[in-house]
Amino acid sequence: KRVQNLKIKTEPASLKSSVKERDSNKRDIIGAITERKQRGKVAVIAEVKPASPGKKLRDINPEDAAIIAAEMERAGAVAISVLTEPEFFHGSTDNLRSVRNAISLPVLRKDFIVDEIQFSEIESDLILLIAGILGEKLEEMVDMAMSKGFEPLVEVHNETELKNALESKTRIIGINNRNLSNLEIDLNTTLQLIPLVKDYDTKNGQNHIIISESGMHTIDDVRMVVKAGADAVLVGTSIIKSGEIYAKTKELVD
Ligand code: IGP
Repeated sequence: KRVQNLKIKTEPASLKSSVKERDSNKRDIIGAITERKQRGKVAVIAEVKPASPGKKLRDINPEDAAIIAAEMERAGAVAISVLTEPEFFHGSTDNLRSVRNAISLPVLRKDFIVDEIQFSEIESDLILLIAGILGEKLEEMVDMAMSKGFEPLVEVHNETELKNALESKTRIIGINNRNLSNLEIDLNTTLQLIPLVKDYDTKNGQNHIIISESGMHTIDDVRMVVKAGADAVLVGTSIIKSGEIYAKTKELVD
């Protein structure tokens, strides 16, 4: 026993701490995004999305959700996002559970998380935290999510929210092209906010992962935000609506 203890002590400090911090039950999205980029692919997070407010896309029960997610995985998606909000997006935690059991990609829980109580409800690898909703509570929620082993994805839509996100410990920033108050889409949101993240990272020796979210339909849309510096894209509607889950996902990945 003593010898073993000694052995542990001789490990380099950095390795030791990273091993200790990583929860082996959780799937690593940052590693997966890096790997896709190295292979010259687009890191596409594909979303299992039954509806958006006022617009039904497709009925998705847990069995459908598993089949859809498996197609997305087979087509090369880097991660799967699952809506769990029932009222406006017709999502469910059953869908999330079913998806995570069916595939081996990291899974993002897409919901309006406002309280830490919601962390314990269900297994996911990443959790969405919306800066515009959490306001001052954001930093604390990021810490809390991390301490429970979740990778937070902090979503922002403007400069103020971005500043707030950068002050937190999050490693991943999602730039939502959709304004959540009027649902309007503008891909320029991504183009305008990315340089601010890059500037911050250069000054502070950090390297945030940037995900452009919402409103992308074509390869050209995706290429534009990737060229602007997005590390990954999050696409729901256009994949679900196409009816060709595999083909549409693959088109965006390649
Ligand atoms: C997907 P789209 O336009 O491809 O369906 O968008 C995703 O970005 C969107 O569903 C979303 C979302 C959210 C949903 C982004 N942020 C917050 C619910 C809550």
